[in-house]
Amino acid sequence: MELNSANLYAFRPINLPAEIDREKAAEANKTETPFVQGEGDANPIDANDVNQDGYGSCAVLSTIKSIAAQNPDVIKNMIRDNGDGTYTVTFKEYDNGFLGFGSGWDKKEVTVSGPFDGDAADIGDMGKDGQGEVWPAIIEKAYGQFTGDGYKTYDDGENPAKVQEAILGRDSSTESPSEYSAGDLNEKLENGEAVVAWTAGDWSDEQNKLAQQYGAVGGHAYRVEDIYVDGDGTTRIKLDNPWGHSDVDMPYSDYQKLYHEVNSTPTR
Ligand SMILES: [Ca+2]
Ligand SMILES: [Ca+2]
Ligand SMILES: [Ca+2]
Repeated sequence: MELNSANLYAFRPINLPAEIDREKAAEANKTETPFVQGEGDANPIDANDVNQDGYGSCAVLSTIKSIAAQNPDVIKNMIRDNGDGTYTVTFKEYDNGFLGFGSGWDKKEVTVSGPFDGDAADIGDMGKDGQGEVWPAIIEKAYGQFTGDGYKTYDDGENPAKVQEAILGRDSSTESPSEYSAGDLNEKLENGEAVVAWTAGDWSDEQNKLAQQYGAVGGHAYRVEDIYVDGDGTTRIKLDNPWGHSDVDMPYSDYQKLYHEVNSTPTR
């Protein structure tokens, strides 16, 4: 299967969050701040801060959700608040060098400014003074700028493997879920890797049935949150939806039939 056929992934979310989120976001965007320690946050940068809105940015948002869960310092260190409403975000780009000399991951900085309203990722938490937390929206906008296409980057989606490399500055791994065991995938999670699995846009009848049964969406990227064994001894997988709702929890064997690709990269 062709890895980079853009039409396979990252549809726009079809279940937009409730209207109240938009109002809250518009209000909060008047005074924004990158990070807020919200209720239930293990760290000011928590996977639960990510709420995708109208852009087809699921590849970016699932990736940063996963990094937030595994090593939030990566996110903290990549965003510099310039104090004037602008933020400088550092990505990594591979430089092939010349005849093998000088090759490696170079830093590439981009600067963005708010307000991050409209289709941008919604705010995470609200600060004490009503400041809206915007780190997901900052990275979403900055990644678009990094690719050179701005928010248009998200019209056809992105490959999570590419996003992981641009943020983490390391080679990502790509596996086919049907051929990759729960044990191996679990080991990646336990080793602190960012792990994102995504569905293709076109499904067989069997896949359509599975998707309906578990509430999974086509052309969408999810953070792999957990692999566990339930009370009946069934190995299951939890897939965290970047929409901020509609997560998926299914037997690993059904995930292997439904998901198209899984991308992972060490975060430390
Ligand atoms: Ca937070
Ligand atoms: Ca939060
Ligand atoms: Ca929004």
